[in-house]
Amino acid sequence: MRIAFASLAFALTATAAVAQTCGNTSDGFGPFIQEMKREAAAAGVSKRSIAVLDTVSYDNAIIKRDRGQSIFSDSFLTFQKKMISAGRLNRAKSQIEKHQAVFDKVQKQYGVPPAVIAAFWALETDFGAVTGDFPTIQSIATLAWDCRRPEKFRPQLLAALQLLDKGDLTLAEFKGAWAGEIGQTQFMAYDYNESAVDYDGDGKRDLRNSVPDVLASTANLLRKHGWQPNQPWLQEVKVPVELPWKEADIAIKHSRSQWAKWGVTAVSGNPIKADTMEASLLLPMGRNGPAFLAYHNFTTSYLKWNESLVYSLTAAYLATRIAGAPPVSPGRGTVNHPSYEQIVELQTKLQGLGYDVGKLDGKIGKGTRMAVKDQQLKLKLPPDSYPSVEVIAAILKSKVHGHLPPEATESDAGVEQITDEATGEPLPDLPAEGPIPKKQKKKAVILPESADQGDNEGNSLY
Ligand SMILES: [Ca+2]
Repeated sequence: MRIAFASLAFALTATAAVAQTCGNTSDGFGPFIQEMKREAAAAGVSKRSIAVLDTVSYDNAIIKRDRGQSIFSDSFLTFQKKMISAGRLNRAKSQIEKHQAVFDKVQKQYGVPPAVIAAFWALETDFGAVTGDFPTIQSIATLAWDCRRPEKFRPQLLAALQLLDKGDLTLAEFKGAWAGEIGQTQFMAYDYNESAVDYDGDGKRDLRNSVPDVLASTANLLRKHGWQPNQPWLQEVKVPVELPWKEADIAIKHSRSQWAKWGVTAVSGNPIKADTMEASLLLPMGRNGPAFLAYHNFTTSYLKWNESLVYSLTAAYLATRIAGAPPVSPGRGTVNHPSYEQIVELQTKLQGLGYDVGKLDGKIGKGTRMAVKDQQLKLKLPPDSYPSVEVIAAILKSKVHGHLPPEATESDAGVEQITDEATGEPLPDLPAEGPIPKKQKKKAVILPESADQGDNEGNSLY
């Protein structure tokens, strides 16, 4: 499912005026719809499209799905196994053959290889076989009212009405996945509006039925997300037993020559190209599990498509498989991946230690990984950011409170913010001498608020 919302940053500013009310039941949904109608009118949406809002109702089934336990709690090895079968891999190859001329034209124009597009097409809808039958506007309206992440769905509601105005789809065709995604590669309304392409020249951008439109639109969106032609996206590698593990972080990049110096090799054991090209070392299951170099095209385009690292890694890995890479190596040893309940227990503990891990959602998101890395550093464990069952056991016993995220400690080393306990406001510099006034007290600086935000289906990064 296409459930990334990263591209909404611009749309959000347009709807800043929306009141921040929301509800966890249908109470208040009616007035909310009236408010959305006023907003749509102010944005220039036609009366005909606005009238569609009168036909939608609060949909409990959508909320129930949204609250459901996600497969994004799975480990990468489990998730990719569920998503990538031999049959699917073969279908991807035969779809590329079948539509070779379009794929070639798209690659020439947008620089995105067929394997990359085919992998998304496979994972999102099995090449158009399962695009979903949920009424899109009702789904989006329900999630826009729900308190879980209204800021992400409200702009989508307006975008959906604007899309309806454009006439690419009729109202009857406004159907898709439960969280509002439409078409064979599951575009949200905002991306459909902004990035869909009419590639077969029939005058309509038809992401439900036209394969040329689907392939070109997918490439166009990836290009807008920063895709660079003729560049790799992901490469499986082998890591040595010892490595400065804190460098293995999706937020940290080094040249391939640096990774080679640290003993990273191709999965075959042969040397990797030791040049200046930058990559992050991605260890989705920690230092004993599978290992990848993730290049610019991964850290930009893929993660903007879907912020869930386990999803994006699977899509990128599937693309390498379609392009001819061998099956992933499980790594050096058995990795004990935590259960959903264990991850929630970890997140609860981390929150108690003062970290912002976002929602206690049982998914190892960005905030959870950053907090785990900080705890690993403090507990003198290899800081690979991955909460194996053993690491969780150690953190559950930890009494060391949260501090600056690892990235920030380098530049702000030694600087502790002194704040007024009552207001949380920074206090002026202390006098050089003399006792610290009782009112002033050092406070732990917790991880940034945004750490685990930005998820959409609740599939936070990783
Ligand atoms: Ca078309």
